[in-house]
Amino acid sequence: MAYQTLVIEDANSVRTVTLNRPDALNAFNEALKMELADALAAATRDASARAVVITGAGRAFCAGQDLKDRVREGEGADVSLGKSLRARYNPIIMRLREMEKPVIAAVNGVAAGAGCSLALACDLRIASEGASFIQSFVRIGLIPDSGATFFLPRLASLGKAFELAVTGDALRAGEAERLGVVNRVVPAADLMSVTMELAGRLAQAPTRAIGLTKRAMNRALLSGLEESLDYEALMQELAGRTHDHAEGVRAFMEKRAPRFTGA
Ligand code: T3D
Repeated sequence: MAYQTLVIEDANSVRTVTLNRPDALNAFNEALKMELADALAAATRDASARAVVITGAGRAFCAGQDLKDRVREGEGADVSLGKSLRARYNPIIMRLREMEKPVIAAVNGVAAGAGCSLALACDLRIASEGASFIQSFVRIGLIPDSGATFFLPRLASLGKAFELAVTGDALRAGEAERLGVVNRVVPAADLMSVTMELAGRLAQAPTRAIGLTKRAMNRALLSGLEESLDYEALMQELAGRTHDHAEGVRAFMEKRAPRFTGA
């Protein structure tokens, strides 16, 4: 499949997948969601890819769902966020966990909304000093989705995850490292060399044992993921039908603070 929104590179048994919509901070439009799902399926199948790196082009890792697309689609249409999560986002998250290969997120900048969830679902996170993680959902009247309610309390703590989810405040790279959300923080100029060094090392390690380790840790700590993703989709369907969500998206488009009313 020829990709419009991804760049794929193979070197030393490492497959690098770069989200490539830099003008939109690599936000997920329909093409990016479909292409990422396809690229992860291909990486799973391809025995020559023994470790996978996901990163973003330009100054961001990923800004989550493309809200401009949602506004365009919303004109005259009944957009179901629950359906969107079940059809597009949740399969990507499940694929990341089920792939029996190490997946490293090289977080080169802001990771917001489902872009933050994408990073959280990877096995390891290496972040540049300027990177940040934003549960931005609440800023537009939504709930954390694509696994954020599942991974963030496990990686940080329930209290911190709740705080981040309900404030929408940015978690800076340094603090993320202190909390254990990020494995390592490095200067921006070193991000890809440090990531490739680790990915290369893992790609030369016993891939089958690493895959089985991942499967065992999934079972020890991550069973229930599929049910949680589905429950998030149900909650998002409700949140997506509130006036506050419509106001949040309008405010984002108009570059102003939202006026939420609780309805
Ligand atoms: O819908 C469903 O299917 C349900 C699933 C939902 C999953 C989700 O991800 S919901 C959450 C969606 N994402 C967000 O709400 C994040 C929106 N973006 C931001 O809050 C900010 O852009 C950032 C905090 C990420 C970065 O801020 P900043 O100040 O560094 O950049 P900026 O100026 O806001 O953005 C730069 C450009 O990227 C700008 O375009 P312009 O004005 O230069 O033409 C901005 O509109 C665009 N952009 C940023 N994020 C998105 C986006 N365009 C479309 N969709 C975005 N998510």
